[in-house]
Amino acid sequence: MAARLTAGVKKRTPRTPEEAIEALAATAIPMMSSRPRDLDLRARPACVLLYGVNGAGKTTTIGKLAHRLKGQGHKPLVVAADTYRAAAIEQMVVWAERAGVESFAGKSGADPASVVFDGLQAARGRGSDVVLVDTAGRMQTQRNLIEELAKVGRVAAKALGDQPFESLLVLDATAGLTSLIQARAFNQAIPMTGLVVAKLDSTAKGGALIAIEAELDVPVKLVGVGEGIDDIAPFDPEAFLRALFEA
Ligand SMILES: Nc1nc2c(ncn2[C@@H]2O[C@H](COP(=O)(O)OP(=O)(O)O)[C@@H](O)[C@H]2O)c(=O)[nH]1
Ligand SMILES: [Mg+2]
Repeated sequence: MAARLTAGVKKRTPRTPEEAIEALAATAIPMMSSRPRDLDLRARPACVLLYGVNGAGKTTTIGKLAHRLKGQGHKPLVVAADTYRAAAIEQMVVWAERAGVESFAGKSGADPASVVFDGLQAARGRGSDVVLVDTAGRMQTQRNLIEELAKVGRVAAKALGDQPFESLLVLDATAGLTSLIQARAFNQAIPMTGLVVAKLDSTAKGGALIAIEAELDVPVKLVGVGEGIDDIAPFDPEAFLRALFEA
């Protein structure tokens, strides 16, 4: 995909920065628009696992997503597997209450993979059709924590009988190209099915997303556009690119 992007720009032989931007827009819009971006929620229960660095917007995104899915007729169960801090579990449970959905809280200090396993079992017992898993923030450089996340992914896959599930890296739109470095590292640790970009309501335009999608071939599926419960939307590549190139 990166090669196609480069080739598309070169073919238009831009001579000025303005022409280069135009060429990039003309190449990127059809490329990004044709990509499937819906969450795959066909499994029962379906599962959406969110991870990323601290403060990226994971817990908030899960709260909003739970609310959105409930509005679409789903019966979500939120699993609070950020077991490092009791306050993090509490924050996720409060969001679930706000969203009007059930939650399953791991014990503080528990192994997150076992919490996910138990949460998926609980979903079956409670008749929940989609499980949203919140995890502790981790940097791509923290080997133990990255390995722990990989284990969460393996356990989830096994508990789901190897049905596909959503494995989403949450990026902070204000992080710039650091996001590319994060995405590369997380993508090596865990099979990634998509990206969530939070804080797209900030002044940041998230230009790094083009590079990340192109290089890793992983689609942005959702965006966060504020701190409120309704401030989540499917990613609209055309609107995103137009806003980016209009600057
Ligand atoms: N403006 C804005 N703020 C957000 C968005 N998503 C999350 N936040 C804020 O970012 C901060 C960290 O969010 P949180 O969900 O706790 O991050 P986590 O550590 O990844 O779970 C909180 O103050 C959120 O209100 C968003 O889409 N827009
Ligand atoms: Mg959190």
